[in-house]
Amino acid sequence: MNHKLIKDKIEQYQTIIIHRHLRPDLDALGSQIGLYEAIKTTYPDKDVYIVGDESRFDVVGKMDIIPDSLYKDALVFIVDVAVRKLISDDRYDLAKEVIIIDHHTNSSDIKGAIEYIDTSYEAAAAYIADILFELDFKISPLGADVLLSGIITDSGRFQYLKDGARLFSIASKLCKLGANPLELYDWLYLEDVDTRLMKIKFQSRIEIEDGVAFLKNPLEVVNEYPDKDVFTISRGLVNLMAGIEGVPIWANFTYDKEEHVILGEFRSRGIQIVDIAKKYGGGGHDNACGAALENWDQVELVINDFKKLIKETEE
Ligand SMILES: [Mn+2]
Repeated sequence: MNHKLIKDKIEQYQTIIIHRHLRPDLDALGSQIGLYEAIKTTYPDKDVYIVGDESRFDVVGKMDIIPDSLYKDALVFIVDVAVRKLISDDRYDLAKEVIIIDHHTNSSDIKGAIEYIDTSYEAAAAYIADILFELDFKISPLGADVLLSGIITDSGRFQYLKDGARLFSIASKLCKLGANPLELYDWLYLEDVDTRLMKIKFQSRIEIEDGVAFLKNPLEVVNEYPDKDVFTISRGLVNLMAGIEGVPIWANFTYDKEEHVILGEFRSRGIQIVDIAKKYGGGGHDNACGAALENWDQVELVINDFKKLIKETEE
């Protein structure tokens, strides 16, 4: 893909606004803030903004509050996401031009956008870092640090490698630029006593049927943990079921009080499951994906699809 156009466009615009997905993880924020840092460090006179919903990671960088009028002559980047319903702040439609940089398998539904979607990258932050190196951008130590955070978290701390040689090489370059993952690792591996006790409780409720491990967390269960958000319970606990012999697929189903849906988080080892997530309106990666389900009957359908898939794979 011709990445040079990205630099040409950046040079062409005075105002640049960077969007990412709703309820951001560290890859979304690392991609967004990393790109911001690179543009600002390379072109200090440009007006660059980051926008989106607040998150529990806001220590990394505060989002900018900007008026609609700024979009009129602006170039917008959308990172770590390509589909409308998942993008935080829908004002990208007001921009003069939109460039998408993503690594998810969903193709974009934004008409007229310039798309850079490369699913061979483990993290959007890795793709962006690679582009920035290729185009000789300067990257600040903070920029390098947040990009590496995105890489570490989206790759499952360097577990889910698609091109290990490339990913470690990108990480090496970011470390040379001042990224220091020690602080991130200390934080990632730290949890409070309540969380540890909660995990023990959930672990004792794991069900296993025909090679599929699952947890069902209805409203009653969620209400037992008023200070934990739905993602701490769903995405945060799905891998309690990882690493069980004879269980290649595991799923965590959690009632979301705000959206009135059941959040399904799906993971697998050696079997591609993203097509099942897509079948139920979700998406993500081959072995780590999810979908918002309407009711508990749908949850049973998903579990049955997983069982069927395991059976078919064995045949
Ligand atoms: Mn990502």
